[in-house]
Amino acid sequence: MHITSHDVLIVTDVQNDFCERGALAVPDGDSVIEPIHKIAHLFEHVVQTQDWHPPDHLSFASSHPGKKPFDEIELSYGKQTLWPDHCIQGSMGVNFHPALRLTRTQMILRKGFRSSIDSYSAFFENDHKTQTGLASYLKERGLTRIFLVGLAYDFCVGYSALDARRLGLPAVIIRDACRAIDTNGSLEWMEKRFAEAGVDVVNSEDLSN
Ligand code: VGL
Ligand code: ZN
Repeated sequence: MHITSHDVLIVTDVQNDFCERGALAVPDGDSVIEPIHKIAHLFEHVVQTQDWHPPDHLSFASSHPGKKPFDEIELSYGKQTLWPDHCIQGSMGVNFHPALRLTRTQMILRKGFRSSIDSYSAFFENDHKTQTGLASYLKERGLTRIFLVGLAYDFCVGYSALDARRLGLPAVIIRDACRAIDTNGSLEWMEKRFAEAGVDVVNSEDLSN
């Protein structure tokens, strides 16, 4: 697969809280850093996303007395998995992993900053209506195909890919540069949606200039 100047690499949520010893550590999460470094140089354009929650965020189990992390509840906009407190604005956990070295990042997109709505996707919040601004940004910049890496494969990476398809953009996930949370059947569910939506899943060795 040839990477061109109309492609963009979206490096999703490679933050301390999703890595080893983090508040919502994704199994083997740190391992995405090495493959990301290997492929980043193929891309002229890189965007990073950053999960960025206020301390009273509705996605935290701590905001729902009697509930525990990884429980699922029904909210006004649909099903919501509850998480341990993570990626709190101004904390250490919200920062990008210190080993991540990306010189080509052109924009950092923060998401999940409204207390009452979660935002997995880089394009839409979890009501699937509220836009983050990324779609317009990519359009203005002439970036027409997205490649996704990072954390977590079955949440933020996955929903971003599905939303890209909904917007008519080709979406390619680089599987070996992602790790999954895999809770309540999330991994299997997401891979079914990828097949339906036409999300491409490749490995980093399939890419070149
Ligand atoms: C994520 C759960 C909660 C992710 C973010 O980055 O995949 N997952 N917040
Ligand atoms: Zn989050």
